[in-house]
Amino acid sequence: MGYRVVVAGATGNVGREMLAILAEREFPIDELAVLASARSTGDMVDFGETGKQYKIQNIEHFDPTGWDMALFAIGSDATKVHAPRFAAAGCTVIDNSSLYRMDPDVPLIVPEVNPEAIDGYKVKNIIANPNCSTAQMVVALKPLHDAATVKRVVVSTYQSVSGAGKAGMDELFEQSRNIFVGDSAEAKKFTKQIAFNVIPHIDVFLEDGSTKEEWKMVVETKKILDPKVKVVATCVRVPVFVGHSESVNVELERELSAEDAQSILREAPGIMLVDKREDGGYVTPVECVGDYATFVSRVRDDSTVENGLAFWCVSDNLRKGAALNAVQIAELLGRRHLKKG
Ligand code: 11C
Repeated sequence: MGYRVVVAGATGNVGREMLAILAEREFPIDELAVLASARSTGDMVDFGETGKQYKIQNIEHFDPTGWDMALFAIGSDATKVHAPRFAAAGCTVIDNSSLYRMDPDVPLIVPEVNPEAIDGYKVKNIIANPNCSTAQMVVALKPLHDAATVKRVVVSTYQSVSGAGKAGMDELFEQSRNIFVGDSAEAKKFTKQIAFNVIPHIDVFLEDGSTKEEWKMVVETKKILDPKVKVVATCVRVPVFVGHSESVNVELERELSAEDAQSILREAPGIMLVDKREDGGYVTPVECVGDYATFVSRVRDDSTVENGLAFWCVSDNLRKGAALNAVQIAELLGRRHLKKG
């Protein structure tokens, strides 16, 4: 016996990955509804590589009564309208937008890091999925935190254009082609040319000079991992289609050698350590696409602080950073609260 599952936002980058991952992981589904806005109603979407297709229904007219869970990838504005409606009807919402992440009555979950926090979901019947750049970082930090307590993190990100949706991917493709043929590289989605360039700006600016993407990394890490951890982030958009990379420097409470950190990371859930200290002995974003893991490479001592470590981590931002984490939350919800059969 399985679940009655809704995927909302099924036409977007993340919604499509949610469908693919539900199929790949053989999530127990008795009935599946795929929803989107009126614009896409009636279109067909693939259920991963199963060969099955589903007709998109208009979320505005969908009655969630009797459905077990809904995976939302519809952005904050639509989530504000529909998440309370679904939750009140008894359909647990697993939301990929930023709307509820910092709500104290909504658990923000990365299953490898804080699975027990899901038990608080009943207050609003909503569970939040973190920002992609936070998710992969906390997966890598968790085993180090358990071993030697992370005090402070300095992270610089190298974020792919798929984080900005299909429009971001189209802009990188168009600009790259236009530059090759000598046409103008007009910026529309991004604030500056992204092809053959990097942009130190993701999401809106805040009063203190940081950006909202950087702020999310700070506050979400505290909520998921430990409120005592200090984080400073610089988030940068790079001309990569899929896969976010991060350069992370960590200051620990207790000494942990790079070799011990490697051993711990090698065994940790959700992590694939690829760290050969030779040409090509590390992972780059093009190699992580379609994978579930958070790849960690370049683990080394940072001798500029006491008990310092530095590492590189890479993950598919549409998977661990979004759709995979949402499906893992659905699996966790099933195991802990909505047992079937
Ligand atoms: C990006 N991290 O790469 C963003 C996308 O809060 O869920 C996801 C934004 C979010 O642009």
